Amino acid sequence: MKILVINGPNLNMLGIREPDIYGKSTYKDLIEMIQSHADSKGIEVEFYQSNHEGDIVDRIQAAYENVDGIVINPAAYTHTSVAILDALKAVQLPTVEVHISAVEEREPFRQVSYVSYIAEKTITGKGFDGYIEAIDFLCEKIQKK
Ligand code: CA2
Repeated sequence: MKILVINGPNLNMLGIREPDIYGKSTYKDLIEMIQSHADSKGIEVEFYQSNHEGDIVDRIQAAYENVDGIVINPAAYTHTSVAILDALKAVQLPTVEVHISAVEEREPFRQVSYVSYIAEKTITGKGFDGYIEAIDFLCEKIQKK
């Protein structure tokens, strides 16, 4: 089983600013945490981070028939990107949307998510643990297929 973990714009800056919202751990810490969880479950994970909407669309398209599921934190594109939503619809892979912060408790513009129209589950406000929950959810779902 292979799961693709996509992180959107500015998430490569984790741990550098806004620790009160996103915590003190870095993007590298996040990848290591997910990798070690995936190893313990015997599943393969691929990581992709980009600050560019079209590149994220390209990566989602490249996942078609190559991965079993997608975990995505589209970051700011969550609230604006019909293109990312359409790419996820096109590839028809089980998808979980993750947000480190509790977006529903923040500014009104963060309470709109285009990706949630396609996501089978949306996890918010659990910090990095949200990604682990997303992997576990996808694993269970894919194994039941
Ligand atoms: O809570 C989340 O995971 C978000 O997807 C993070 C996005 C934000 O635009 C969404 O509304 C919610 C922002 C990620 C930016 O991360 C930073 C990291 C360090 C310093 C500044 C921003």
